[in-house]
Amino acid sequence: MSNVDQPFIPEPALDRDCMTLSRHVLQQLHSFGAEAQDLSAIMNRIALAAKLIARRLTRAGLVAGALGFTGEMNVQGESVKKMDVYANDVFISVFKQSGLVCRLASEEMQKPYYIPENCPIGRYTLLYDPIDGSSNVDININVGSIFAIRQQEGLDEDGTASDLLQNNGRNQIAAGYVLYGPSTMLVYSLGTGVHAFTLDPSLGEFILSSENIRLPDHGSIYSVNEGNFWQWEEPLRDYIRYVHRHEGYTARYGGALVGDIHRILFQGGVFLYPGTVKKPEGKLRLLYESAPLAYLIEQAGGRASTGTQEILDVVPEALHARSPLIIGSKDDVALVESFIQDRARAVEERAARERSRIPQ
Ligand code: FDP
Repeated sequence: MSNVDQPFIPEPALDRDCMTLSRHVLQQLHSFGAEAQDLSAIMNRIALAAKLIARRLTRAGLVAGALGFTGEMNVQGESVKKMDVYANDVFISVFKQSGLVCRLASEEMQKPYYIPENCPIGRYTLLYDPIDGSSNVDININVGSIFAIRQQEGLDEDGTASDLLQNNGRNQIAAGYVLYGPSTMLVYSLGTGVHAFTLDPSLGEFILSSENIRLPDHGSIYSVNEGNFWQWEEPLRDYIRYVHRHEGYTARYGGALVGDIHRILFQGGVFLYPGTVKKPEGKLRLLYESAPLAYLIEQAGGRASTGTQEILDVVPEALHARSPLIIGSKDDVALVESFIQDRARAVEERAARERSRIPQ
């Protein structure tokens, strides 16, 4: 028999090395159609942005002007880091002349950025947090980027992005994050499970490293900035008192959402960024942080809640709206919610007793 007649059976290691992100997207969608090709190309551009940002972060201590603050404030009133600006521009640059994405919105820009030449064919919007956990940048600890892809509805001719304010997080087509840690990892979902890729620097490619990641229903980790304890509402303090008094819990908090969520995705547990008495809406941005991560964690079998509502059901009131976030293993999220429900019930019962004492 000649070589031509023999079936080609690749070495398993070779086959694994060839499972790149763009190939994986097509495999997930079981299609080579136009939409599948578009999504594959979008993911490829996000991967390029991730590689550019990773390259800058790796050498940041050696590059003049890479670290520190710009001296400006962003739309949220937070001090902007030079790396935030660089990473924000990277995402815009990789999508220029792509024909893929008409509109990009990020927490670093007051209004969406439009790429008019893409709009006749690029039906998608990219929502992203270019550098999540920026306070870690200057001290060389892990940071991340978060992204979500949505179908653009209408032409958005007045530039108000009103379609984004009429839909909840279930409208996302894909979401994921990049973790810039000891290795650079890209984790994403297209609504068909959660998959992790590791950047192989020798190839310059993200290669599949874990497929169909599932979150355990319970984990020992609770991840929250306990420095805010006295600023929280009482139910959150009840929960923290509970974990302090019970065996089997361990605290982990890295100060960058992506790193903390990555740990929970692989090991289970719960991450919390609740509202405070002064800021009940909390700190994290719904469109760029909470909703994309909620999509991912739900796809892995977990849950994400504001405490009283599923994150994916929340419709933002503004482009930069914030939401409290309780996210992770199903049972752990439910436990936190149970403290919120208990306090609400107690308040309701007290009010009913007061009402019954007042003579009619
Ligand atoms: P940062 O402000 O450093 O960008 O997105 C906001 C975020 O980081 C998250 O990544 C992180 O989990 C959280 O804020 C940290 O906030 P605290 O310092 O208030 O804990």
